[in-house]
Amino acid sequence: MTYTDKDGKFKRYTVTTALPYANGPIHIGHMAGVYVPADIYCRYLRLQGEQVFFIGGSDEHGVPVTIRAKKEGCTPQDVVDRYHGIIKKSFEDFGMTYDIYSRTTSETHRQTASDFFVKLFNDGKFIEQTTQQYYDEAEHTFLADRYIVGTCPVCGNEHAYGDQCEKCGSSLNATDLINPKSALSGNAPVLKETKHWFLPLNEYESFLKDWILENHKEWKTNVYGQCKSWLDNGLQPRAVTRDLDWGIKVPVAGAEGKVLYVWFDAPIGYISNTIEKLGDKWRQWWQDKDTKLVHFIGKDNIVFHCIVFPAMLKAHGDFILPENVPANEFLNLEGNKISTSRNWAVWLHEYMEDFPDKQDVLRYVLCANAPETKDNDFTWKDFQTRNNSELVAILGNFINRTVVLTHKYFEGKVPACYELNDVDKKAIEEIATYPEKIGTLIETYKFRDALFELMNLARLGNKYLTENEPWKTVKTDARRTSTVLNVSLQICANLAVLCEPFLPFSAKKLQNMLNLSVCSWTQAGGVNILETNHTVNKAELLFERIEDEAVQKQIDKLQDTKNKNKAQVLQQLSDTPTQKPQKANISYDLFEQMDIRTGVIVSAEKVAKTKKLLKLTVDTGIDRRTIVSGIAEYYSAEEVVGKRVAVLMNLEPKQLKGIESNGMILMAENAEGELSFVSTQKEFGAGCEIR
Ligand code: B3M
Ligand code: ZN
Repeated sequence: MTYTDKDGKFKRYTVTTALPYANGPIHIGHMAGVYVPADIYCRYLRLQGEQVFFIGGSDEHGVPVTIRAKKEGCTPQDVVDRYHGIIKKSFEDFGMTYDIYSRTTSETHRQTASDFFVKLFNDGKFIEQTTQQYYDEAEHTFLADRYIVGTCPVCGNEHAYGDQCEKCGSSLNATDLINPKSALSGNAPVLKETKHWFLPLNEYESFLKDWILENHKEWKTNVYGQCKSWLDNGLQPRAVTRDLDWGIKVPVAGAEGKVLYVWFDAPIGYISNTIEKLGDKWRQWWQDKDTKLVHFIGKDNIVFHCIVFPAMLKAHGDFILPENVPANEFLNLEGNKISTSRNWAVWLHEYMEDFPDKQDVLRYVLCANAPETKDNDFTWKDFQTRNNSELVAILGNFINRTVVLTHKYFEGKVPACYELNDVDKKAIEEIATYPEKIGTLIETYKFRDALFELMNLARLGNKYLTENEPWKTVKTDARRTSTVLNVSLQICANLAVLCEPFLPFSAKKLQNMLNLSVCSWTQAGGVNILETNHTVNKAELLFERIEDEAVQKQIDKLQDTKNKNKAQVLQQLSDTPTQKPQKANISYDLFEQMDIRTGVIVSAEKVAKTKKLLKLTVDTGIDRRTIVSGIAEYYSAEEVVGKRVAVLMNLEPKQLKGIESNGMILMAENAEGELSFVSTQKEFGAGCEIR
């Protein structure tokens, strides 16, 4: 019996995982979001006897790598060599069963990606466009979006990047930034013309709409929803080349100084890695429609895997498209967003040092807490609890009790199964349902639920053993003890098979303990996996308790990181250049005369024919008044609506461009002359007095 693709549609599976940027090591967020679920999926399919090709690799191009190199004062190649090694090792340590883990700086990849580009180029699939891009005159170079920082027009974050604001998550164009600065020289960049090749995504819109919105309604709601919103908003041509010197050179004439955009070459990496491993045989994994292609990714990669890459494949022709893209949301750490730059993460290579041989515990906790439908939180306390009260107390305990009793009463030989009573029959009936139950959940990418069901089988075992008390019947009814232990051992054997996708290291130990050699999903479900008289080895602990000290050490380490980050912020503060000298003293009376209150901006519009002025309507708690404010260079009209501000109420009214302004919005100004609203640290509403 096979549970995969019940309609028997697919002969084989090509499974990919997002290629991590080789600019840093791997952390638990990556694992929970992408790698653990993908490995569970592949291990399961193989146990089902399916043909699987499981692809991983490092994404070694792109600006994040060059930024890292610049920071560390080495070459991009040095950076990717180092991190590719670290990442690859982490994946091996955690039992990832890749058929290949390669890298996008490989020669095979360069060739494959170049050929892909040339084919689209020759087939006239690109459009050429000359656009204005930011250019750093001091450094004589065009600036990648990541190299431009400025104020986010949406939330006012002053450290937004040219492609994205990490504070509010908005995706941006570099030209949207207010006060853009080059991250290389610190100078304001200038706009300069440059030619690039674009994939006209708009031309693929109706194909994508039909393929995803009509024919893949079964995709996860977070994935389907994101695709729908992109498609509803209309697609624009996307540049597939960049002015950069790190990457794959654009392989056509007239493209000096240009490379393929990293998001053009990286997904082709899945194909090149297949070619690297299989040579000519790669085609059946990418071009045969009997192959099911599945991409495991995080939510920030959805558009590239569901829209851009499929459009590329379609433009090229000959390729199959993904059947599913089960993207996950994000994992937080102790209530805060995981951040590489702030070192707020649990790094796999460090975990291995602190918890050697406990890879399965982390795999278990990350799967049990996987951010499948919403962002989720990892805490060390939860890690400890799940280990101690689930892995140790439920799974480990059941197996240990069963194997110990088998040695105690039957010298380690599987005892015979005699008459079955109703309790046994009911248990056996239930056991039979688990392979399909767990399998179906895995096939529909519900890994948390699948793991929960696996643990339910262990719970069933514990309950069965406890209720039937074989240690009591041993004196009065040895046949009963024998039957109960036989059934219990069969449950252990079922667990040994069914836990393999989730807990591969423990599965191996358990299989050794039970002397179980062949191992396939179809074996499970029955109660004759272990023959009578088959010898099982001595009990060996599968999981051990994790004590408070070990967990406290991790919590302290994070606290340490927090303190260091705080110290850094304070340091930056004292590094800020001194501002204007203090003004002459005033009397308290004079201060008292100022009426300053909190206000909320309820509407805003740009004052025509001015560069700096916004006309604001401000709720002050006692009225709604018009205030004209000179902030338009720093804030757009749309973004200020809803902002909580401080208002000097009793400043005498003033006519500005024919508008009467009643009062003043108080602003802070930094050394660069940039303005920022001043607001209360707690979210107070309008009308509170400031004094
Ligand atoms: N390297 C982005 C990321 O690591 C990117 C994925 C590429 S998958 C082809 O999130
Ligand atoms: Zn923002």
